[in-house]
Amino acid sequence: MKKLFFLLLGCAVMQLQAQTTLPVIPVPVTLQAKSGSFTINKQTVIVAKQDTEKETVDFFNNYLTKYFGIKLPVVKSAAKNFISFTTNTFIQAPEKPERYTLNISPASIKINGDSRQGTFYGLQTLIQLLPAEKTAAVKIPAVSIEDYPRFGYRGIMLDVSRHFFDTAFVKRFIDLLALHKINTFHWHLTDDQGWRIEIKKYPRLTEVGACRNGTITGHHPGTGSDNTKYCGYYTQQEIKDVIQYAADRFITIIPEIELPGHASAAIAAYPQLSCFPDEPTRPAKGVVWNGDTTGKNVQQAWGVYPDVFCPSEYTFGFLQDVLDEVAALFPSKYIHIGGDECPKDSWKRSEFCQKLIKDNNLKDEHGLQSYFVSRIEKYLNSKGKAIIGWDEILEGGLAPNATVMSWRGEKGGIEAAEQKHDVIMTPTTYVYFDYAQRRNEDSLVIGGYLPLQHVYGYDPVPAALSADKQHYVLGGQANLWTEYVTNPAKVQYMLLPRMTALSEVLWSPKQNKNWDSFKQRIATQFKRFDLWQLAYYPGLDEPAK
Ligand code: TNX
Repeated sequence: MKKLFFLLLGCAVMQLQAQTTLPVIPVPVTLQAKSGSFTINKQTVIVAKQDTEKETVDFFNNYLTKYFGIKLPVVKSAAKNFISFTTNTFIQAPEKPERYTLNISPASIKINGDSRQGTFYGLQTLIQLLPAEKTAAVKIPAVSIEDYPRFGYRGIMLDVSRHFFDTAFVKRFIDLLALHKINTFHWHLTDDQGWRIEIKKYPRLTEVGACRNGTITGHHPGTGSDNTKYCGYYTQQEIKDVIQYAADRFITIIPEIELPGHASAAIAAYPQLSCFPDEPTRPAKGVVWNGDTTGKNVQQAWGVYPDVFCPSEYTFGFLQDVLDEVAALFPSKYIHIGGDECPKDSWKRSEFCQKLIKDNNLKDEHGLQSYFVSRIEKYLNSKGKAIIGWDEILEGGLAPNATVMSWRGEKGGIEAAEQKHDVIMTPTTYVYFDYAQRRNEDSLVIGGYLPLQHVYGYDPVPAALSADKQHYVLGGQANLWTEYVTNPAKVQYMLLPRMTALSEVLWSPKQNKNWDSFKQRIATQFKRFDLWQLAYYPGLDEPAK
């Protein structure tokens, strides 16, 4: 018995040592270091079927070319000195579709996935075993890995409304997600400060809604206005191109069209969407406004605004048309409909809304929000799509098939899972990447403190959730709101290395996580961030919280 104990202990120590010496993040399910190494030289070839492994082979060759000046030929078979990519085929879907094995010996590198996506993740692990610096000799340590993710949903949200990021940058951002085995990009496309997606039937959404006449300077409500017009949107063609780019990296894009709140940009374009179309837009208190103050306007400061979508037939017609175009563009099963932070002021003072509440036997304005979201859900379900909403959609009753994104802590997520609804965990306390990651942050951030170690310690399955409901937690996501994130370098800086910690939270088995090991492994990752020419925060010793 004693012998067995020490044997097991020995194995665990060796596993931890291998994890630490081989700096793979997220740490794989099993990893066994072997002796020797594989060197890429002039004779090395890639063995792959061009038709099924194309995305992975292209990603690999692009990476090798970009960082090592190498492009490997692709052949159908080879006896030695090869890197092979193969994918298993199944009659029935495999149990762990993202699973892969990676075997590196001095003679060959073999990556085998249970799906093309699994094979792609095998490549992402291989990339982490490549040198982290530019070098002539690309030497890769021998190893044997079996790996698959803990959660099927591994997401990052980027807000492009408060500040806009062009498609060239969005693609770089998607590459970063792929390198972290993140499989979902939640694209926050509409909000009070800008509508960012072309809708053919409603051209004013981008003619009017994609521009604001100024932006506050400093923390809300600001010390003034920059007095500069700020515009930006994606054409449908650009969006298609980005969707394909993401699909080639096995990333699903979930678009978010905010309703019924955070609707100022849409209302500026089509005032009839408001219950009070003739009332001018009111800036938040203390905000210095630039330009026109009459009529409806796109907001120039952050926050939550009372002028929201009116639950009228005009609005439902509009939203259905918008969602028709969105659903046709995005292949994702899910469309995110927002649902957060919808003040009820205008519904309370609208005669139309009060009558609607009465006629439909609704309890109050929360009931009206539930009616609103449920109608949209029914419409989207009829088109084969499912909705995700922020946890406020619990208030007044959940729409029957909705997935809940729990952001105000984990409470909403627990409640939804107990009601047998799927849940994605995104609590502010652990995964709000707009919060500062250091005590003495010297750039402008929204407030809040979320250092790396705190993200690392997150477990998306709350201890308070009953065991039989835990499977409703599909996974987790970090959110990057961009009120104070004005440029691409700042996006990278806010994401890195916290997204690296998150990748281990969402991918690795709980028992393989170890902060000391992670701290050692991330040192190599920092060198790689330098190689990739990224901005990041290199501090590891910020107090946990
Ligand atoms: C709350 S999280 C919001 C966003 C803000 C964010 C700032 C959520 C669903 N809504 O509109 O940008 O706080 O952290």
